[in-house]
Amino acid sequence: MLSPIAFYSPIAIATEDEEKARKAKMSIIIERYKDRVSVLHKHKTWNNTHVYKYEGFWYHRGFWYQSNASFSIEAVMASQDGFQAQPTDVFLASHPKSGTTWLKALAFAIANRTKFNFGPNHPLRTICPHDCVPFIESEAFLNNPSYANGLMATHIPYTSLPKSIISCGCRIVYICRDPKDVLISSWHFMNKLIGNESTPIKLEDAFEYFSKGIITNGSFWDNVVGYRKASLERRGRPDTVLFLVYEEMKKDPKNEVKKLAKFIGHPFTKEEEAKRVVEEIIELCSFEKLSNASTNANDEREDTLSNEIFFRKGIVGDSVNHLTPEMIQILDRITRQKYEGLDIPI
Ligand code: PAP
Repeated sequence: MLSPIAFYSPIAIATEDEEKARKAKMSIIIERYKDRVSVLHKHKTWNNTHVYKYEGFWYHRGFWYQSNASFSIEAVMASQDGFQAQPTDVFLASHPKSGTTWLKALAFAIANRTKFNFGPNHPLRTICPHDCVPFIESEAFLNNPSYANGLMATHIPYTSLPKSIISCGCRIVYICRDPKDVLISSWHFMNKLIGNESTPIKLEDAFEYFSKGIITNGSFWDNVVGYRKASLERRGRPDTVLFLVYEEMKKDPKNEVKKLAKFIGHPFTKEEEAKRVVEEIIELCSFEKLSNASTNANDEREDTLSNEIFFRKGIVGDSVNHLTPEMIQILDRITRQKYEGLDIPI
């Protein structure tokens, strides 16, 4: 039998030849979409890089950072052209830095709770959640679509999703978070990503591009609004979008985890509740447990992101320690305007 690592993390076991094949495949994808990308509107963003506007959202081009979690405009196009969803699939959708890693871990632990007990051999004790639930627009997935197991994730906005996800009525879980905390989390993430040798991105620049929506996968608010509208339009249908909120998950994890389990087709039985299985899953997926496990699971390839980059503080409201009152006022005003009439509890 394959070990959980071999099964869930093809990246970690890639040989040198597989690595070469992977890079060659990515180059082919970039080449395939070169002409389509070259006519798109381009704009500078934080870190002095450029993003391109595609279907109303901004993306970097080329697989600009590697690994299991790399994205690009070409990857979005390749997913749109090639991805075939099955009606039983479940998609975890989000704007980056909204709680994706946590949601992936919870959904994975819930869906696989009869396969793995919560002891030391549970995959989440040794593997980063990003290796357990692939992004459909990531390199790992584009290279190896059989890596999915029916549970997948995406940062692609609702209106740009591959058509089959919408037409075959899959279930979608969306997680959103206070934009101020998303900005601060993204800013720290970007600075870690560019490393100590580059000039750090100034908060003022991060704020400017974030509030204008000119960041990769941005605008943040438009991403949220697309999924929120879909959740309202599809309300009452089995294929509706379950709309989760990071802050509510922090406040009442038990209730939110039960909601998630029911929605993805794995509700907890009375017996499981009595045995405190919900609490065990919450503990397994806690910030502390996941960040320790993921850090230990780092893989040595130099173009792979270090897992600890996905874990920083994992708290609500850290943005007040960074943003000025004026910045907070502006971000709150944009949020009120964008979310008007959509009943988004943030
Ligand atoms: P991604 O888009 O790169 O996958 P994502 O997981 O959506 O990132 O967001 C990362 C944030 O979730 C980080 O927030 P912070 O910078 O404000 O700390 C990260 O710490 C937080 N996070 C990761 N795992 C958990 C967890 N188990 N519980 C709560 N927050 C978490």
